Amino acid sequence: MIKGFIFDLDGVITDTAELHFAAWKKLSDDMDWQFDRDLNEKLRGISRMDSIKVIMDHNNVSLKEETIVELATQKNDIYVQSLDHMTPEDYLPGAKELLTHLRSEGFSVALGSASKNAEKVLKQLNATHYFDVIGDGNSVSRSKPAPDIFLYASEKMGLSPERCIVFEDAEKGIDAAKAGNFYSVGIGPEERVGHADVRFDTMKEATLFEVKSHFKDLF
Ligand code: G16
Ligand code: MG
Repeated sequence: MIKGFIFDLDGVITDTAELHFAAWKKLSDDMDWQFDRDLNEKLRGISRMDSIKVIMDHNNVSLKEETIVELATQKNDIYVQSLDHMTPEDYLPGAKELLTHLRSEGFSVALGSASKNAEKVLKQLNATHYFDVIGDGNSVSRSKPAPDIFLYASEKMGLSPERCIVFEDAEKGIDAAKAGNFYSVGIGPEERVGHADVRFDTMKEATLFEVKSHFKDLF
């Protein structure tokens, strides 16, 4: 029986991808690195340090670890500043409704995000109260596609992975859910999250009614 839900943050609860894009773009322009939306797409759901390495590889750049950390920190400062403008209006359509419904039906709810800024994002959205457990980029060291963040979240909820559904918008996020033996819901196009157990184009379609009807035997 399903007792718990684990949500990714960016691309599921809210769209921080646009703010990440603007911050990476600013850093890349300053560094004279090529960076565009196609490359940004490759950063979906992966950690900050993995992201800067993808951008550097793309530009055939190699730097000392210390310098890489410094540049990633610069990008983060730009990103964190931009979060100040985020408000409780900035949920992806359908996300708030689903969270409210899950709470009213008594399910356990956790966050499973790669972001080290997840708490700030939840605060800006006024969403912290929806979550029993917050798993973020500070909770575990191995990032997605390793299942660690979801295992952390389920363990803290006191549930085994077979009793939880993970919501993810990233290819590597679905890989992580599968590696941990979780049921998965993919949010986005077939070519990105078609390997999830169930897929919806957007969170708007992902109502509790729809989720229950797709995983009939598990409720
Ligand atoms: C999010 C974004 C990623 C970002 C990561 C780390 O992951 O999708 O693009 O690189 O967080 O963010 P930060 O630099 O704030 O630690 P998720 O797991 O919430 O989709
Ligand atoms: Mg995501």
